Amino acid sequence: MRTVRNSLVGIRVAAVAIPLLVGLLLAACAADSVATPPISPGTPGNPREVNIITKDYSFLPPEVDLVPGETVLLHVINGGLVVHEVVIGDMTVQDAWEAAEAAVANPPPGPTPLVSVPPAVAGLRIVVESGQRVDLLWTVPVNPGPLLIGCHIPGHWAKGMQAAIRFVRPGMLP
Ligand SMILES: [Cu+2]
Repeated sequence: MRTVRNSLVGIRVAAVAIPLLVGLLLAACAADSVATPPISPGTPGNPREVNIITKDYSFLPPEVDLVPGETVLLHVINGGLVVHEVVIGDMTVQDAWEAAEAAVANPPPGPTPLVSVPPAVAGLRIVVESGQRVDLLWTVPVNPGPLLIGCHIPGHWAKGMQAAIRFVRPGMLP
């Protein structure tokens, strides 16, 4: 009897969940069809706001659109439960932070060890605690090479905390 009752409850839950799911999908499609304004590049006096959300263990969005030479106000928001970082740089920069942070993983009790890499390969690094938001004004290089976003808190890069930067022309849709 108990089994029958449980399975009936299961059916009722499914019946409620499916219309809800369809509703959510329709809402997602509707949101897609709404015109998004094209990117107008930020300037030092009027920076374009760009949100990067860190999660356990990924970045949102997984691809960030930037216009070479524009000034952006980065809002890095940690929506995860553990500390994360946003390191912006090429693969040399990502490798440098990965090695530097791995070297001080699992430190003995005491003050948190300082991590650094040579200034020439430092890139841009923003560390955010869980629930914290850090804002940073940044001017994108005019002739950037390929840039990536990564988190090198030990183990996070391997868990997939990598995002791409796509360089776009002014006026392109984000
Ligand atoms: Cu992380």
